[in-house]
Amino acid sequence: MATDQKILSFLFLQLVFVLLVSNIGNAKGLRIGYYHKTCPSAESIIQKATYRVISRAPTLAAPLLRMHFHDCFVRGCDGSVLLNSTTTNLAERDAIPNLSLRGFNVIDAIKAEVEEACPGVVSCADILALAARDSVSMIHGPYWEVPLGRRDGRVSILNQVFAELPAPFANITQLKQMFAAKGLNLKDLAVLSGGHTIGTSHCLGFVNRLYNFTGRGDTDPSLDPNYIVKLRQKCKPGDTTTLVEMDPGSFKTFDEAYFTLVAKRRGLFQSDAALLDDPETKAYVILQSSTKGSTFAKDFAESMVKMGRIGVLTGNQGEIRKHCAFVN
Ligand code: HEM
Ligand SMILES: *[C@@H]1O[C@H](CO)[C@@H](O)[C@H](O)[C@H]1NC(C)=O
Ligand SMILES: *[C@@H]1O[C@H](CO)[C@@H](O)[C@H](O)[C@H]1NC(C)=O
Ligand SMILES: *[C@@H]1O[C@H](CO)[C@@H](O)[C@H](O)[C@H]1NC(C)=O
Ligand SMILES: CC(=O)N[C@H]1CO[C@H](CO)[C@@H](O)[C@@H]1O
Repeated sequence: MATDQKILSFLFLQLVFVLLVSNIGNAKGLRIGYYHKTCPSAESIIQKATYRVISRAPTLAAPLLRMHFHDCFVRGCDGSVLLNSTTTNLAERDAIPNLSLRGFNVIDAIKAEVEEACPGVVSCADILALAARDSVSMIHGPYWEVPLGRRDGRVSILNQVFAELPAPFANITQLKQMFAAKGLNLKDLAVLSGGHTIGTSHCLGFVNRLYNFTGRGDTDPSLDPNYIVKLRQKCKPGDTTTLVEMDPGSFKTFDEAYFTLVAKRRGLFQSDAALLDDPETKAYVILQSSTKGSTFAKDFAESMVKMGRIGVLTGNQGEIRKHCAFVN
């Protein structure tokens, strides 16, 4: 009797162990090297194509990284951000925050090259995840292996963007909640916000901090007053078109300067400044700014892999789109 129980509990433990291991090795069904058999050249085609684009236009790295983030936060990393609106549906990419989304044609062109080599095998969601990685690594950022096997969604809804994607006006409580809703913690929030070390923003995202912050002709007290003077020269009230470098001086290079800016109260958005309002995110900002980004590259790679797993479709869910802008 006692032996039976031992055997039973041993078997049970083994089962738990097997479940745990298969879950870690195969979380959400994504895995490194997913296309090795079905399309061996996929990753190198995507890398070469991305390098070709970025070497000609380094500023395109930022929108490709941002597009992967937008894809993952709205309905999971399922390529839904790439779908065009139709006569009966307004898609994610036509929402206000798309104002600056760029690079759709880059992804469409890479997809066309991949389709030529292996028709109907490689998803648009995976292409976007790889192009984001390749873009970052090409401008002095980290390189990481991307677990693959995402399938493409068939749905893209404009209004969902506002509910899922944090606004630049978000405070720390809202950011924490919106990241937690995607399985991302405070460290991920601080790390991934470091994506703002590259790229540009329209004045619209922060001009409220410069002129009439609370409706009393005031400015945002969490923004360095000297920086406000500089930003006012670039952005007049109501300016919706001017672009401002988010990390002035090195907006084309993936470095740790973002954290130095935030520590000096020069983060562009309220959401950047908000990282100083929580002890954990603040400690991360201070650590990276005072150690020349000692762990940022490694941390960014880790959090990107985590972000890349949000709500993915796998197995026979969704489809492999033929063209990234349209469902099959
Ligand atoms: C924490 C919440 C976040 C908020 C509120 C936010 C908000 C914004 C806003 C408002 C812009 C400027 C868009 C424009 O006006 O052109 C922007 C740009 C950008 N964001 Fe974020 N973002 C967040 C997180 C992230 C994450 C997680 C990444 C990637 C890991 C990222 C990468 C970028 C990049 C690369 C740009 C520059 C795009 C370009 O140059 O076209 N952001 N973000
Ligand atoms: C998707 O829509 C945009 C404008 O809304 C258009 O410029 C683009 O050509 C469309 N993409 C394709 C592949 O038709
Ligand atoms: C954050 O914003 C929400 C919504 O505007 C508000 O209810 C909340 O009080 C704010 N939290 C903090 C800490 O400012
Ligand atoms: C600031 O905002 C308040 C409230 O919205 C408005 O009444 C006032 O006219 C604004 N002041 C300026 C200088 O725009
Ligand atoms: C690039 C892109 O798709 N821009 C669209 C953003 O959304 C507005 C409507 O909100 C469209 O007019 C733009 O074409």
